[in-house]
Amino acid sequence: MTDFHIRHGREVAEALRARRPVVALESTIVSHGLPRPDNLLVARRIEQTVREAGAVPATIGMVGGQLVVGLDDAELTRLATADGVAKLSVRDLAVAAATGADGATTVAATSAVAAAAGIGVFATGGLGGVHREAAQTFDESADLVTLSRTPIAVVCAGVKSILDVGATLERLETLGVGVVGYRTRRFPGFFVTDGGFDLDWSVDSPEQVAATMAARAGQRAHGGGLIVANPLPVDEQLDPELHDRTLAEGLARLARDGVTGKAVTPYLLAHFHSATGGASLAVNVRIILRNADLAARIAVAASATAG
Ligand code: PSU
Ligand code: MN
Repeated sequence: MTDFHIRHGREVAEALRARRPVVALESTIVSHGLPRPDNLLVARRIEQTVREAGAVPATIGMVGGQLVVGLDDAELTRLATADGVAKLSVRDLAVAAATGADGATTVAATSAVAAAAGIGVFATGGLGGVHREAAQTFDESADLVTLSRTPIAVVCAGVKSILDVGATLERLETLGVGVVGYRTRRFPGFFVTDGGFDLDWSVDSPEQVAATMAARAGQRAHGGGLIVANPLPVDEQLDPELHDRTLAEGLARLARDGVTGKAVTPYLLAHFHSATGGASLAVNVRIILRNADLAARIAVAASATAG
């Protein structure tokens, strides 16, 4: 009954059958967003965090052309360490399946597959969005349009300032994607607590997010995704001065090296991790673990209401 040929991990299949809380997790942050060898360790810690908060983790990815919802540790290791793991957005899923590829799913692809599998909550680090220069390049992540038609709550720390944050928020409005701040009315900027823009809505508890998701399901013809923007506490953010300097340098290198398209996001993330001497990695890990914890608590609240 799904749109995709999915293989479920055993634990995820059992949890979905029993209507226990499940949290979807993406694999692009593991394969392309975090440096090795930390990426595999972080991927395992994300899953552990979801478990500790009472939900079952379902990391999604493609192994040998098979879409898996709930990668086991060997599969996770393969996507974290193998060379040539493709970065898969929604449009790539069919050809990757047909050619037997290994691939990591982006926010767009993970959302689409998770929703098809009946999972309502997804935790990630940062969302893709409208790139700077998009007026010339048309480079806007498929994350945005996919969320306009995919019923799932995505817990993230906003978008990185490598993007045009204001334009991203405008596009989310146009596309009808819900955006709520978690205990904030400011849209977070991933590494930094405040991304520089106001939000119309703030929610205060996992139960309020679960209630919003339920209300959105009742407005189905108009209900796509819901972004739950969860900022880092100010004292845990990346030093804003270091952040601004690193960003300016990264953007200059991007232009110098002529990097475009789907390579832009991984290139800038790698630049941050090396140029800050690991400081941005530590912040990145904190962000993901906090989002995994909140997503799990939302999934627990949602399954309590549904039950
Ligand atoms: N933003 C981050 N870290 C990431 C990504 C985005 O802070 O790892 C990944 C996500 O998987 C997201 C993808 O879906 O990059 C967006 O890529 P693109 O801009 O090519 O659509
Ligand atoms: Mn792009």
